[in-house]
Amino acid sequence: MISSPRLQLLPHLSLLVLLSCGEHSSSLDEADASAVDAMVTPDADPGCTADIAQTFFADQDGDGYGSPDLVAIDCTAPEGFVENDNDCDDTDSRNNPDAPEICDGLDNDCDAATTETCPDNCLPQLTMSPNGGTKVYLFCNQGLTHAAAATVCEGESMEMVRVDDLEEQSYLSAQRVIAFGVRPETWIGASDPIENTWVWADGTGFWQGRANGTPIDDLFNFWRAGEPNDGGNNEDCALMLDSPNGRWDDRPCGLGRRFICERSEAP
Ligand SMILES: [Ca+2]
Ligand SMILES: [Ca+2]
Ligand SMILES: [Ca+2]
Ligand SMILES: [Ca+2]
Repeated sequence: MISSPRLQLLPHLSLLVLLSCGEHSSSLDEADASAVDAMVTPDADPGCTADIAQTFFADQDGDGYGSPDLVAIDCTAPEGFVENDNDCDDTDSRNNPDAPEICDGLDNDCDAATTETCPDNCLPQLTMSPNGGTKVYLFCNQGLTHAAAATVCEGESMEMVRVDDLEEQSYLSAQRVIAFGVRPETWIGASDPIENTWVWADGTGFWQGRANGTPIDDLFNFWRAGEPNDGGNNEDCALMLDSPNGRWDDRPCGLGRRFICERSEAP
């Protein structure tokens, strides 16, 4: 029943109890709060007794706020545990009681009563990411230059969207119809501030050259045939075309286009 001398799982309480200063009770089937307390026995470690042991809460995202879902009973906080259980999202350090409420459809400040305000005509869309976390996109239904669009994203602690694979590309292209009502040309976070070296908003290079260029580090690209071509020698920003698959084209950065922001995934 006890798989480790330090870790015990109480399924019916959904608690992971970490013990460091006592012998363990042999039966956990009937465990309740008093039984948990009784597991800290005074005989093994005279320095830590049930009288003085207290409950600590796991802080798995390291933001200083703990989750009531995972507790430890000890006399000092074990590594990764804190005294409070005030974190409403212990998978993401950007959501905690000190965090500002931002436009993402999530409760960032752990106060359900706070309403979030979004930039004009911007709609947050939440998706589940493969690692089990959440991913937030902001579909902004207003035509801005690439630079102005980036500023809107950064104002929401986001970046202009980085497209990492065909699945994400397909989702974003299709979601435009739902968010915008139409499928317009849509800025993404790709640009070549140094001609012919295409980078995402986070600085990651993904494409070298023009239409006959090559991917950098095997990263995903979705250029339309013949693109990028730096047409007119001034096409330094990329957008999804208004076609169903949303292939990419480089265009002058000063055009006003709708755009998508992204909040990177929680680790
Ligand atoms: Ca936390
Ligand atoms: Ca958190
Ligand atoms: Ca929010
Ligand atoms: Ca072009």
